[in-house]
Amino acid sequence: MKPTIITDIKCFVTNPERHNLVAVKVLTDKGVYGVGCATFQQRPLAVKCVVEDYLKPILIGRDANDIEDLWNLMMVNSYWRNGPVLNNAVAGIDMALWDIKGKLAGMPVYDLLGGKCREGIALYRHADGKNWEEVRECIYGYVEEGYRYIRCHMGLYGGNLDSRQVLVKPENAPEGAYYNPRLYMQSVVELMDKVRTEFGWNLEIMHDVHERLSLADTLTFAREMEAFKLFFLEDCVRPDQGEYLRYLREQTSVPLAIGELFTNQTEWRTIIQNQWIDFIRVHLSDIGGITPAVRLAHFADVYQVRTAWHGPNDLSPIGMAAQMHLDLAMPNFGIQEFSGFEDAEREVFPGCPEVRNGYAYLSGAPGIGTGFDEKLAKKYPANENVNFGWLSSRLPDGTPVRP
Ligand code: GCO
Ligand code: MG
Repeated sequence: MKPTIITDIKCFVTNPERHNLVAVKVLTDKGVYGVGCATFQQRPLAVKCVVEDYLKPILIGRDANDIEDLWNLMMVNSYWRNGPVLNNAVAGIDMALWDIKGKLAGMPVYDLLGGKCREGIALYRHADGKNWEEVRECIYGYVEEGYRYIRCHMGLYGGNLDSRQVLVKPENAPEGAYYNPRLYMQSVVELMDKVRTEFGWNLEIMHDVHERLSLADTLTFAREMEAFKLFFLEDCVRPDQGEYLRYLREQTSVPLAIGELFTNQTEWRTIIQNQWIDFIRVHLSDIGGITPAVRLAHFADVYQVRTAWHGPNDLSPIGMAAQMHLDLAMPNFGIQEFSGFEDAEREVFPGCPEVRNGYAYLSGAPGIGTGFDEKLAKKYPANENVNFGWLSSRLPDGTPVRP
């Protein structure tokens, strides 16, 4: 193909309803432009700075067709590589380049990747509530909408229910999201029992430990979950404790999923090669975009590990659509986490994937198929005062732990 010269790159932070979302736009001399998701909601301005001050100058004048070459250039041009800020910045541009390629070819990204091997993308939703009645109502709501996979929680991560938990803090204990790991474990065992009793076995259920347990407790907990035949148990260990997955694998049959905090291939290579996990669920923009995700998905397929890309609500609809192209094209797709789209998000990101009866569908439009409206985004400026108090997790005695 004749060169498609990159003429400009812009990065936007917008907050249409839920979170600060970061979108990247790459413009070319052919009049075709692409969009990508670079959302790191906790550090959006750092990502914007890397895109506009560091990556844009090395990309202007280059050929947008050469995605692989440009990805490698972006990753090593700072010598020090990886990390969520750089990876998100690279991912925003990488997705935009795939969007451009698809638009020029007149093909959706899933066709560029080899074509689809399923028509719809099975989704799971999060059910949560302050008590069992609220969780039950939430699950019923999703079941009525047609969802068949539900992640079940009570009191968010760590089962943070002050009324139920005995939290005797020391004097002068600092602020924080306190929780009692033992009570959290027990409350989930009771919750899952209620879910199976109420909804039977026709529902696939999962749970996210969110790194909240000690290694010994996480093993006990995983074994307790066996009785409920989970679709998967997520983030039983911290990302830096990947070796411990081996002991979980040897001592429990619960399907294991991990990956949303991974930013480096050394974090996933060994656990996949040893088949210590069943689902790899990296956050596409946190590993650098579509280009590395394709490599990862094919690598995982060799070991019969399935994908469950991270789909929280702090992800833009462009990022959600990008991973859905992989979901359609990769043989080892497992499930897609989905957090819905709010009206304002649909407005700013026209062409969001459609959802019916628990499945997502892509329109087949060329490229990623979900756009970004720069002008409308201005209606929803970034929120500069987000309170990240929930990330200050503490044990009852005040010890800081991973959120
Ligand atoms: C998930 C995640 C998210 C993260 C969030 C952090 O499984 O969806 O754990 O809810 O906590 O993306 O910003
Ligand atoms: Mg998670």
